[in-house]
Amino acid sequence: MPGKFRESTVAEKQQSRLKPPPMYRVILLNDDYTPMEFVVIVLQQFFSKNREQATEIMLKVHREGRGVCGVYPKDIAATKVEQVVAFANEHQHPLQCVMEET
Ligand code: TYC
Repeated sequence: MPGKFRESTVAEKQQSRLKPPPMYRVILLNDDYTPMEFVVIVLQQFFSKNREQATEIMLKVHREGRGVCGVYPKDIAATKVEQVVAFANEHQHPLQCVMEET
């Protein structure tokens, strides 16, 4: 069916009702300069981890180079990435945070 504003088909409507939204992992990356304590605070403040969970994730990133902080719908994941990068920049730490589709 041609035209910019054609009606969607029943099949398309069914799909939009049934398909779950794509989800995104928010990933912290290791570096040599950001203090461990700062990373633990980030994980508690922006990802609702308790101190033990936050320390575990921070050490995993430190040893393995990257680690998952959480899995969220696209807009929420993007907001977390922005908040973490802004917070790190304010404190002049090179901490990097990225998102990737699951
Ligand atoms: N590698 C850092 C250090 O030794 C600690 C660190 C952990 C930095 C996790 C970033 O995402 C990170 N101080």
